[in-house]
Amino acid sequence: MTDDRKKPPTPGRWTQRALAAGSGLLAGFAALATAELVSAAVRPQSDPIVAVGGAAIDRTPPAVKDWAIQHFGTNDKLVLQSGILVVLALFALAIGIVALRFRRTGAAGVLVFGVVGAVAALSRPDSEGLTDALPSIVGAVVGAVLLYFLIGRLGSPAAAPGPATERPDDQAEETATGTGGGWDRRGFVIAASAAAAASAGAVVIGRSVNAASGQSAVASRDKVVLPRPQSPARPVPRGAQLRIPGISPFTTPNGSFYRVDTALVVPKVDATTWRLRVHGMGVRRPLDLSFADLLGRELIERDITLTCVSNEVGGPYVGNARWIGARLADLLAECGVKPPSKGGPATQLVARSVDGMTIGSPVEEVMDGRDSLLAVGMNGQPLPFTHGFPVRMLVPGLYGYVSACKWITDLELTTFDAYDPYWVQRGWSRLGPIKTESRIDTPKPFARPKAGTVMIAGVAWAQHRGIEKVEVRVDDGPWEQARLAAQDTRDTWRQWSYPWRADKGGHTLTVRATDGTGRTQTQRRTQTIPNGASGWHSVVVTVD
Ligand SMILES: Nc1nc2c(c(=O)[nH]1)N[C@H]1C(S)=C(S)[C@@H](COP(=O)(O)O)O[C@H]1N2
Ligand SMILES: [Mo]
Repeated sequence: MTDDRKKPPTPGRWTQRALAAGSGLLAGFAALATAELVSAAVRPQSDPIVAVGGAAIDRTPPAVKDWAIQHFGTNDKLVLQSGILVVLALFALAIGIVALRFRRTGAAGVLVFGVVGAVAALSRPDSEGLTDALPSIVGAVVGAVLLYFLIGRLGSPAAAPGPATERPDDQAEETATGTGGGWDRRGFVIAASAAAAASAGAVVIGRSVNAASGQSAVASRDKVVLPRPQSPARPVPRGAQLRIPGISPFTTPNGSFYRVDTALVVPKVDATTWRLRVHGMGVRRPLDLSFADLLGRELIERDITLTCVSNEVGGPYVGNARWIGARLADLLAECGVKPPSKGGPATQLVARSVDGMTIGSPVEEVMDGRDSLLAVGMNGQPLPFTHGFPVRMLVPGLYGYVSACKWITDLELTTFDAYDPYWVQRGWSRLGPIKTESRIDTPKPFARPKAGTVMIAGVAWAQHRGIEKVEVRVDDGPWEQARLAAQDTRDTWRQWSYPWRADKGGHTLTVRATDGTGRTQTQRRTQTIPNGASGWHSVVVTVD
């Protein structure tokens, strides 16, 4: 480096490029930080990373989404957002280098990203209009101006400005950019440091404002006292929970209950301002209900096993909880709704959540006498935010994507012909009855148990039909009947076990279940799309 008192000449070509790339990165950071701050004022969902991530989720082909869920599990959202950040960082570096030669083009490049963020935000199903574009636009303008300014401090490009060739000479060109002559090192350092500090500040402020905005929701949840249900669940029969190490607990604790949704920001809904509207076809008395209204209704408590249509054979997206809620069928009947079999015009009940998700259920099944719920409690607690606080829907026997709308705020009666909800638009079936399935929980795949008696055990489910029989097969041997744990209800899964006299060597263990209608789980392997995976679960072990 040269004398500080004189204006230094333009730095070497590589130094200059590195500084330009760094300027790009800084401009990107400033843009995102500004956007985060503005989004705190608008709403967290309008943040460009959240919007672009959400738009990507909306457009991901089901096969890729499935793959992501299989490989990253509940981390899929984190992986997606990190991926977006890495791509943005690479572009920001490139834009900085471009800006060194073409200052306006570089700055315009930053604006293009703002437009992408804005379009993504406006395209989300929960978009609340033009204000959702603000964070991306304001952020991009700040980033573009900053980049234009910083690049101006660097002086003209160190290499000769020929369009095709580069001269390998590191000598400074004395042509003026911005300040005239060489580079304005002092101005650059001051501007860059100030921008970095301001951006970091914006992130801190944005985050804390966002956290505070969820506080009223958190406070409203803390205040919820779940009423005693008029119709409590029967105690879980003592024999329903086997004492076998490694088996899934009969009741899944809230903290380990699987979570599947498209929300990059978990909606924090304030129960005191929450409303549920019931309207549409055949609704003679539309309803607009508060949380207090809902708690004031007759509440029932039921054990219901929920399953995701994206659950692979042997997969983890199934859980059983004790739910408290209002009977959905009664509520609909009070509004004048009749199921199709009683002459009602509506075939589909479309639930809409605060985040714009739409989930369509068959009115016939919802009202056929099963315990369809507007649930407010899960295992004795108000619903966790991740599981739909303050209210979610549940219909025993139907996969979550056609029944279990979380953060529900609207119920519309319509027909299957008139409207396709979110997942149906993406290639999944309109109807999603849960398929009969069984899973080996223990031994785990590739376990090395000792020869002798090895307990094979797991769960089987066929919600609303119940489980009648479970059989286990070792290698190509005969099907042997497993011992069934006591059944809680036909809406819950059922544990089973089989003491196996294991001899040394490699073995394949397979399970299959038969439901309450006498039908045995099919061997035919299908993928999860369009209406749930089928096939038998097998585990390979080596007995030592
Ligand atoms: N608002 C909203 N509700 C939703 C979803 C969603 O993405 N958004 N996913 C559904 C799916 S696919 C399933 S399997 C269940 C999962 O509920 P859980 O996360 O409480 O286990 O929620 C359903 N309800
Ligand atoms: Mo699901």
